[in-house]
Amino acid sequence: MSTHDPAALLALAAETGQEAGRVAAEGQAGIAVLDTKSTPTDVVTEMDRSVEELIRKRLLTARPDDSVLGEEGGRQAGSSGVRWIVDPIDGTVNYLYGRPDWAVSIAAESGGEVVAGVVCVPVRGEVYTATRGGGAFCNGEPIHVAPAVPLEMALVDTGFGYSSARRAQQAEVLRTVLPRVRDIRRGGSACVDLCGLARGRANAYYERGLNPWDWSAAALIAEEAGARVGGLHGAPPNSELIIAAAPGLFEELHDLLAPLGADTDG
Ligand code: LIP
Repeated sequence: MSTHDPAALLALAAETGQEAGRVAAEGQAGIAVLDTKSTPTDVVTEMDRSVEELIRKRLLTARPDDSVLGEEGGRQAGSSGVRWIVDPIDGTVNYLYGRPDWAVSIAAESGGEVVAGVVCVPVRGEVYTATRGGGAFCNGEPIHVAPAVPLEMALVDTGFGYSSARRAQQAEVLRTVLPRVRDIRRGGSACVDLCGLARGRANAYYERGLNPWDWSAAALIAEEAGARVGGLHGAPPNSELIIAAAPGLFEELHDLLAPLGADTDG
């Protein structure tokens, strides 16, 4: 199958993501740390690696000429112009602790633009899907962001990095943000946070230090649900900072974060 048709890419991603989610959910009980990455708290489990291997196998068996970028397996070149961006378990610490908020994320990029995305939250029985221009769905039902509210009435999701230096700066930013908004939530999975925003479970989300696999599928889902998703000063979402909210609130939160160095490590 060499088509770039977003609907076909979405169907393959959804089938693969749900199978991967079932395997990961079955393996969650009693899971242990296999290794660490950037810091001792940045953990990887056997399931992170084996679930990504399953996803790569399913995708490349169906589409052998595609390329892949995955959190655990890195880059695999291809020639089709379609690239899969994969996070086998986003929210690994939640997964390790037996908590429900973790997700399997698969995005399909065609010609450098994400055109289809799937986020599976197995413990909650939620499968989020979107194609560019086709709307956003949870379990097949259309979803939409909550209407914009003033910043002071906004419930804001955020997250923190693994390094103590970055966390210190993120705490400094939060010290200014917290009294300016309704409240903060820290869920532990960028995918789950962005999909929650897409269905009105929060009004805004921001975080520094994410990788493309953390947000590529969920950012499309949030955009198709009506959110504006981006970085600072018109940039696309990136590892320096990602902000997502309904238009109007996005700009308010952006203008609060920009002078705080929210896109720096202090
Ligand atoms: C997680 C992100 C989350 C962030 C965590 C962690 P991981 O990704 O989804 O938003 O706050 O620190 O980076 O490491 O579980 O794949």
